[in-house]
Parts: sequence; structure tokens; C-alpha cells
Amino acid sequence: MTIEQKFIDQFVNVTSKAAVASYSYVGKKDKIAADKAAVDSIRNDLNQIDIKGKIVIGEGELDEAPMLYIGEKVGTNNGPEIDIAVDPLEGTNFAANNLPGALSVIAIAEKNNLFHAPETYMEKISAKVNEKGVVDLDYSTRENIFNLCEYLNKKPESITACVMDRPRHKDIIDELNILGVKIKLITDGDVSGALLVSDDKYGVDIFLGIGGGPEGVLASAALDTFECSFQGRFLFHTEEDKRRANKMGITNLSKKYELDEIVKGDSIFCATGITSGDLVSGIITENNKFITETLVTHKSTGLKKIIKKVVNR
Ligand code: VTB
Repeated sequence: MTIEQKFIDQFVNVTSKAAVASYSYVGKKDKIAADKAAVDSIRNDLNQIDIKGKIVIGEGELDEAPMLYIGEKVGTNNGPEIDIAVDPLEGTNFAANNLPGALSVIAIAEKNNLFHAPETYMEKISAKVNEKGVVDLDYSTRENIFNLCEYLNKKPESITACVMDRPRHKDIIDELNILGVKIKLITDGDVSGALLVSDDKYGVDIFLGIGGGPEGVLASAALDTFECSFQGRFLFHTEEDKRRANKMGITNLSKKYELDEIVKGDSIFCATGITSGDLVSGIITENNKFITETLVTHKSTGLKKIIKKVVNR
């Protein structure tokens, strides 16, 4: 089974319109309002698509999120059964402060084919590698870099690694420095960070570090089409985190997930730029019209491209 091509345009519209909705709040120092605008827009638009949709990654559990909560049914209930992972505003800091990199992101797969990730941290690694065993969460940073060098036929000095700038990544960063690897430090936004390995134009060979689990699932959907590698392992710090994971059916809390366990079968991924970032350009306004740029992937047709849209408000 595949997801029909007609849905691609519909989902590009969903994130494009959410990006435009959130754009009104760019630079207003109000993360909550910027997020809410995107959430409202996405929910409204998803409910007009002919699918039996279920949110598997969204704004949180029902007790903390009234909209796009995990388990919420969306769509007209007239069409294929689809699982949806959504991050209406990825990079709330970026939007609130008018910094590069705010995105509106959605990933869809057929029912039960998208991992139901809990709201917890995830150790992640993605690389420009289409082979298992080259980079691996169980290897040291040094081993991963040496293997990647061999695979890409490059020297460590010609490798660029993307890492989120956090104290928890000190050991990774120190090791990369010792090896002479170029580091691209990002302050936030590791959906984009993990995806920078997908095309030579971004100049990133490997992404590694700890970020949000849901963001890891979203990035996986696109990486699957780009045939890049990804692995993730959840990190549970509190008993509450563990309880939530158990509730979602995760029994082995230290399991390392391969990409093909996170996303199965066909998928569509859309990421629309709100503010310009590495992955896509942000919104441009022209005579009351908004021009958006969306990175789209569709696994079964191998589609991977940036689509421009004109959105009227
Ligand atoms: C992570 C990352 C996201 O927020 O969730 C991060 O995956 C929060 O991390 O892409 P900290 O708790 O370390 O600040 C983002 O960067 C943006 O939502």
C-alpha cells in the first residue's frame, strides 16, 4: 500500500498555511501565540482532508494539550487510515525572536507505521550513509568519525558534524575538536539539524547528540526517502517519563531504534520555512500574498524537493 500522490499537495498546503499563520507572530517575543497560531491552522486544515487520521506525535497528551493531542482523530473520516506526527512550530525561540530556522513540520505514514514517540529526550545520530554498521549510537564519537571518513573517502578535517549547542554535548564536541572535525553548532531545531546530512548543498556529513524524541521521528520520515541513516534511543530521566513510555507500549526503555523501526512503508514529510534557515527559506511577503518554501519527501515515489507556494490570507 502507498499513500496517494494527491495528498502531497494537501499536506504541503497544511504546513504552508500554518507557517503563514505563525508568521504574524515572528519577532513578537511570544512563543505561545506563535505556536497556537500554527496549531489552530494545522488542526483546522487537517480536518478538511479526506483521511481517517490519528495524531501520534503532537502537542502532548490530552491532559496537557487540548489540540493536536496524542490520539486525537483528525480528517473527514472518509479516506485511508493515516498516522500523523506534527510539530506545528519547530523552533518556538526562533519564531519569537525572529531568528533563522523556524519551521512548520508534518510527517504522515499509513496506520501503525509511524513510531509513537513519548515526549522525552532521544540520543540521535544521522549521517550521509546508506549502509548499516558505518555509524552507530553504540560506537564512540571517534569510531563513528573514522568509519564515516572511510565510507566517504574523506579526512576528519573535511568532515562537518552538526551538534546542538548544549552542555550535555561537551564530550562529543571535545572529541570532534581533537579529531579536527568541523563543527556546525546549532542553538535549537534538530529536525533541521538531523536533515542537513541529506544533501551535499548543506555541507554536513553527520549529526549527533541528544534532542527531542518526537523531533527524531519527524526527521526520520524525511531521512528514509533521502536514504540516509538514522538511529535513536530514548532517554528517560524521570519516573513520569518512564510511565508515559510504558503507557505507549515501550517496554525496553534502553532500546536503540533503527530508522526502519521508526518509519515503515510509505510516508510524506513536509517542512515549511517560517524564518529562513539552512533547510528552506522563510516566508516572503508580496502584495498581501505570502510565498512559502516547503521541503517535501514522498517515500514511494522518491520525491524529494522544495516546493514554493503562494498563500493568500
Ligand atoms: C529539542 C530539539 C528541538 O528544542 O527538543 C530542543 O529537539 C529542546 O532541547 O528541535 P533542550 O531541552 O535541551 O533545550 C528544539 O531545539 C526546538 O524545539
